[in-house]
Amino acid sequence: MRMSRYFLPVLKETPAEAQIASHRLMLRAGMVRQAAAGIYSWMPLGYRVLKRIEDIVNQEQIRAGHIPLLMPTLQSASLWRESGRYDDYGEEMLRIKDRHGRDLLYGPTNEELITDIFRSHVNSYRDLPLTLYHVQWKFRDEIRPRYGVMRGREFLMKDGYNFDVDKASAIHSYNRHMVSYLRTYERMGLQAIPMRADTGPIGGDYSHEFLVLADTGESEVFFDNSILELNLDGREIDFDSEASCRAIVDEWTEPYSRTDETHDESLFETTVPEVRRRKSRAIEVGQIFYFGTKYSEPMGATVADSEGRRVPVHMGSHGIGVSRLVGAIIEASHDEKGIVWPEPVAPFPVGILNLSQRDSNAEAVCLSICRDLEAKGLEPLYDDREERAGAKFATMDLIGLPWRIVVGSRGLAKGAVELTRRIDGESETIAPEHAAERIAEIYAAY
Ligand code: P5A
Repeated sequence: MRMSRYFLPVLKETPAEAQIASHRLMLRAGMVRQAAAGIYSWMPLGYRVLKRIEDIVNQEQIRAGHIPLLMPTLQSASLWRESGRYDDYGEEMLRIKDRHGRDLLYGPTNEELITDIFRSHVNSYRDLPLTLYHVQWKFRDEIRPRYGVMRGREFLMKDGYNFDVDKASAIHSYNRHMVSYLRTYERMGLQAIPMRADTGPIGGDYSHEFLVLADTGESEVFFDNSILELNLDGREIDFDSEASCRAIVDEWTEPYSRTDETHDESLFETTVPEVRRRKSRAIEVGQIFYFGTKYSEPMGATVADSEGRRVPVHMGSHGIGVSRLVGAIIEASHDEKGIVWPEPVAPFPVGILNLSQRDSNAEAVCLSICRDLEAKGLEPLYDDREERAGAKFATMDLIGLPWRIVVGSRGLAKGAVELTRRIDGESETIAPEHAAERIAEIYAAY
């Protein structure tokens, strides 16, 4: 993509309304634009990152055996009256009346709608277990939307719902989600720690939140430092195996880690040696719940068990804050010059910077690197603007592409271009005809 033809509305000034780095950088890099309080348009660069994150989420859901579908954003109030949540949910729910005076709402979550789909089509324990999910916009009329996409009113969530014949099977679904979430966040270059959490309006009594440590996070968390040493590191996982999922869950839930709502100071002090006790701020990027028959019972979602008896299904729901993740990744990965995208979520894998725009040879080399990259399925962002070198470097640093290739007349005279890594500024000189291959090699690792 040629930058001269792209739509990248970067801001020169730091926007006054943005209080945290990710919000500031998203506005400055032209990734989002506020449409109303807590509601954002996703500009092309931001939209690319959102899609990258969504792709990883989808791939990992499918790997775990979960089935994608798409439910609407608007829901009928009648289903929520069946579960009793229409009145319980309170002012965070955006209630709408259609022209016939019927009550609708903009879904803040989908437990009722999915339970209705399930009860209409599934009858037997033989069709279980089943986990359906979608990635869809939600609306919660947050009293204080803030920090940009971190606490929006409209936000993108992956929400999945498991249906199981009994509690044991539903706990496996819960564990499978925990493992699959660990993989998902790790692939994005994030360390998200599962922590025992409160269940709030979703209900049930067993839940974990996934938290990314950050000083600007809205949650307060307490944990055993040793949990930071854990990682999956590309481990093979059999998601159908209860034992192997449970073993991973045990590994992550053995060290103390809780949000402030479930924190028990005396347990913390008696079970964790002082040197390992940590208290921190953190960003909640996901949450999983087991709530048994909370929705299936009042809504009559039953199946015939192996003896022909009708039993309410055991359920859980599992959410990932897809749009919030864009901000959370930036909070975890930026410097004074701008964003530093981890490769797997970068909007473009590499930027090409032409320092000799008027030199037709330099232009030809840049275009040839672009073509080579595109042939390998890697779309670069080519800064072909008539701009000073300083401005080109500043824009590249701000938008945070993990790699940049600098092309200029002087280097070309020696048959070389410069490849630089954004995170630490480390550079190597390579022949232009090898540039695409080198980038492909780097990305093959992700
Ligand atoms: C689980 C899926 C649920 O809603 N029902 C369906 C359950 N869980 S949750 O914890 O309330 O939300 C899941 C994740 O969504 C993100 N999130 C938000 N992101 C941006 N702005 C918001 N206002 C917002 N509220 C929730 C969080 O990452 C949360 O973990």
